[in-house]
Amino acid sequence: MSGPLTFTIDQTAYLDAQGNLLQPLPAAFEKPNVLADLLRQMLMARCFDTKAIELQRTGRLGTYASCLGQEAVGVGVGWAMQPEDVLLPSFRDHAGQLARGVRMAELFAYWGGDERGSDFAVPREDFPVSITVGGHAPHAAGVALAFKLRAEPRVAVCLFGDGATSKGDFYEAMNLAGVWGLPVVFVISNNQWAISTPRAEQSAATTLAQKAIAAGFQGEQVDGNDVIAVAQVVGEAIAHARSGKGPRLVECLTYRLGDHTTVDDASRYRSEEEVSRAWHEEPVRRLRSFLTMGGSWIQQTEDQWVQHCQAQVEQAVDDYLNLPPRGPESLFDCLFETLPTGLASEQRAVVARGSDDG
Ligand SMILES: Cc1ncc(C[n+]2csc(CCOP(=O)(O)OP(=O)(O)O)c2C)c(N)n1
Ligand SMILES: [Mg+2]
Repeated sequence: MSGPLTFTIDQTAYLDAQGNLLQPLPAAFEKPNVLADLLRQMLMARCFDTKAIELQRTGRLGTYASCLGQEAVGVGVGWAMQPEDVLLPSFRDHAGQLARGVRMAELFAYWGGDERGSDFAVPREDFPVSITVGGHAPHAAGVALAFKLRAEPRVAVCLFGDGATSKGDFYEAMNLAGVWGLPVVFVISNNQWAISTPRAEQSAATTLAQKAIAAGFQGEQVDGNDVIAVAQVVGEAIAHARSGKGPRLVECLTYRLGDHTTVDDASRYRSEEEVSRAWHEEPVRRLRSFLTMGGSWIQQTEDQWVQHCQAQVEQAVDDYLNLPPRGPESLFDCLFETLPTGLASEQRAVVARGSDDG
């Protein structure tokens, strides 16, 4: 025994809620247009999100989980990853998927119940959305193990919520990642709620980041409403993993401004004051303020960009709504490489019934 063990959990932020700089910017963010581009991506994700809710409310999309308020996490993670890395997203990670190059029409198709929406043109090897809370964390460890065995300098990045960190899947994946030194970065979008369960009732741990310590690697916290902090710290974690030094865990502190999903009513379990306080912390506002104070962003720039986003989103809606429908036999697709005999005969029966009806 070497005496009591102690640990620290670093916290990183560059911008406060008003958009004031808290410490010098890392060099990568001093380059022209990098920050404006991050703001543009967050605004695009917000336009997508608003339209998705409109589509659901008008019966043209299935149940949908809004990413309102959490855009900085996905956009920061997308910025930090290389194209050849692999993202394993949860159901609220549209901003991250868009930042990776997934098309909006594909996301609409997925949320409209069409598995073709998970067959991304780009990025081909990113995983489909995990609806199962934390169920994709072991898959992330598996992807990272494959990279390691093949000696490929690639990193798996797994995104999930605060609630997922209570799951056995999470602990098992963290344990394997630690003991095998896998090139994987786990990113928690701690939005303070798991449906109606608040963070304080989720875990007695002071931070969720410290759960990495038990698995033998570093965990840290970032202000998840500060896209610069997310991009920088996740970028460092990815570089660490890519260079063979093993996994990292990054806890992004953010807030779910919307309902859990379109079938939830969050006003039943949280106060208006809490939500309006959170609106002062949200990620778009602070980066906009910072860039406006620096003179590189004006209202007109934003209005023009939002118009562009809306046009892109409308085009994606058209593409989604005009997707040719699939026959009922497609229900059997996408689960098995080769259908088990029982299901194969059921599929033949569905096809036969379809041609009888026709
Ligand atoms: C294994 C499993 N259990 C329960 C659910 C139902 N469920 C969907 S989302 C959710 C809460 C998830 O909370 P969190 O991980 O914090 O993610 P957030 O929804 O806040 O983004 C639950 C319990 C599920 N999808 N999967
Ligand atoms: Mg949550």
